[in-house]
Amino acid sequence: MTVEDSETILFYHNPRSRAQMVHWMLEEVGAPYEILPIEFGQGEHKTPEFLALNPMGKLPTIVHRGTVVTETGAIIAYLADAFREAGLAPALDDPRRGTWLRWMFFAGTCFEPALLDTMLKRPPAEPKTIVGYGSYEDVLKALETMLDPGPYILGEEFSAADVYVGAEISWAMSFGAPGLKGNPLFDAYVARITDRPAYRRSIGADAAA
Ligand SMILES: N[C@@H](CCC(=O)N[C@@H](CS)C(=O)NCC(=O)O)C(=O)O
Repeated sequence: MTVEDSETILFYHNPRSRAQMVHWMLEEVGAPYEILPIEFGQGEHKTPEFLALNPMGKLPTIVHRGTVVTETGAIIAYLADAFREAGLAPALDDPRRGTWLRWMFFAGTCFEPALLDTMLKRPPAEPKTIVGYGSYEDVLKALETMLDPGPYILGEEFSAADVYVGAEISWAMSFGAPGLKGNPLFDAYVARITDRPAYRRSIGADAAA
């Protein structure tokens, strides 16, 4: 696989993966993209060609204008900045940029590790002072403050942070992660963001694929 210098985003995709979060974001920004399906069962993500793009052999992976971007949060932030006209990223000199970055990073560095440790029933990580996420309960409390006052992370304005953090919360709910489904705050938030046409299109496109 060569790294194509193209305006069309090459999107390596499998709908049963975090790539679905990127699919939603691609629909939000209205960017031109081409889906390149990757079958995990066939090991298509571990070929030398794919590993040359993403040495982790993982999805999601995109190529845009000759640059490879991996890591779900980074791809979503990249798309928000590359397609600014979609209005999903505060400007560089907007103080809300700090809030936006804060929760984007929180999702990848605190929420995901806490979630996976909890779901994989790993013993509580110790010591809490060194473990970046503290505890799963601390993370959930922080996510509650993130949505105060809401209805979105930036208040009245939906942004790419809602795509990433919201998709992570929704993903965690689908695995039955404790403390999320059944909490009226998180239930209403996920219902709100997944009611968006772009989200529904991404799901529909997956169903048809
Ligand atoms: N840190 C990566 C994690 C990517 C990841 O673990 N992707 C999974 C699918 S959700 C994958 O490609 N697994 C296939 C494998 O590792 O063989 C991100 O945030 O995008």
